[in-house]
Amino acid sequence: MKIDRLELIHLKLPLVHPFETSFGRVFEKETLLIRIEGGGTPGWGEAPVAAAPGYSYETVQTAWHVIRDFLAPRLKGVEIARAGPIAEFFGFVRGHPMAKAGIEMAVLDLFARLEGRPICKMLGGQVEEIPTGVSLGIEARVEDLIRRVEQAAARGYRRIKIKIKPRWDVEVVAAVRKKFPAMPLMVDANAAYTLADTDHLRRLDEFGLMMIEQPLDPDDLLDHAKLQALLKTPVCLDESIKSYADARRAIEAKSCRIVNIKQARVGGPFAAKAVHDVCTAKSVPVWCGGLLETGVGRAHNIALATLPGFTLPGDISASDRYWTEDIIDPPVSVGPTGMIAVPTGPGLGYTVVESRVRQRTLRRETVLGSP
Ligand code: OSB
Ligand code: MG
Repeated sequence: MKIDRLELIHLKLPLVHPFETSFGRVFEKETLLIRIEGGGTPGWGEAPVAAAPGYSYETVQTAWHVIRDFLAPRLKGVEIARAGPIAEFFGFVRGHPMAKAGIEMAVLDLFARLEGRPICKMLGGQVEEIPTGVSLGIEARVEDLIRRVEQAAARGYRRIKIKIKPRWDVEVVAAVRKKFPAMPLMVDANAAYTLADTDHLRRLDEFGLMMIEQPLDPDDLLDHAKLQALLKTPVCLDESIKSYADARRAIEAKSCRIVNIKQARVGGPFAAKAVHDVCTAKSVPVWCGGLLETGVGRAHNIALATLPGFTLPGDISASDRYWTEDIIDPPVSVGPTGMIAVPTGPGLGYTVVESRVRQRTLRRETVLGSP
């Protein structure tokens, strides 16, 4: 199969509620959709970059540049035999995993549609439904967060993740824990602390948290190992794990006890599967993280989370957690017990509603094939 066409679509969608992390607050999500065509069949992927390089160095503009000027030209006339790690063609570009991931997702969707199978089956997933949780941002007041925890609990989410940063941590968690003594709770610091904060972070141990996600600098596996040795709470790594090799090193160095897998962060669904495999082999539980994806990236995340090592609820919330109207039909929904039913139709298993895509498009360009 040759890819006849590759289109880049820069989208901007308003969020139903602002989302704040230790690196900033956003009111809308900018992202990059990748639409390919092979033999007249489409395939959709998403590089869930952002407008600003906060979570990662990639932005809409860098992904656009890297795909248009390097990755898409590399695919010209190339025969792709099967859905698999497209990264093997892209070894000449260092980094830029989200740009690569968006293409790998689109190729996976295309092959799945051609074979009439759902993308989860192409990856080796088994289950019909997946457990899920929700990620709640930093709020102006603790009472506002508690109200949002209440709403999330009522919706059935299986665990609640609270974003923390210095001066929005121990007291906030204490207040939430007091109100919800039995709720599976975790926190995510997005690298806002250093090893000098160890004594402060140890105060979180008394709240029975499932884990603390990415407390320290992404590049510092050594300090994470030092911190983990002093914490009862399991450390989970997100930003630190950019590849299979990172996962192997982090596990061997005892830098964490849990891994958050984001296919966009590691370079695609098959790279994510490799991270999953090494974690599973070492008995390290994993869960599927998110990057405020539209329905396209969300559908790919659901498929990934059907792999057997994804034993913990992930950050794959319902479409209406972020969007008034998702770009897929039906929207992703979460049942009263916090489960998402895995779609069984070919490819993504959801319909991409092109009219809604057009409504939200800032810029669209065919970078491979004829416009
Ligand atoms: O660190 O997991 C993170 C959102 C944007 C950037 C980084 C992160 C997040 C989330 C929300 O926590 C994930 C989601 O619900 O899509
Ligand atoms: Mg995180």
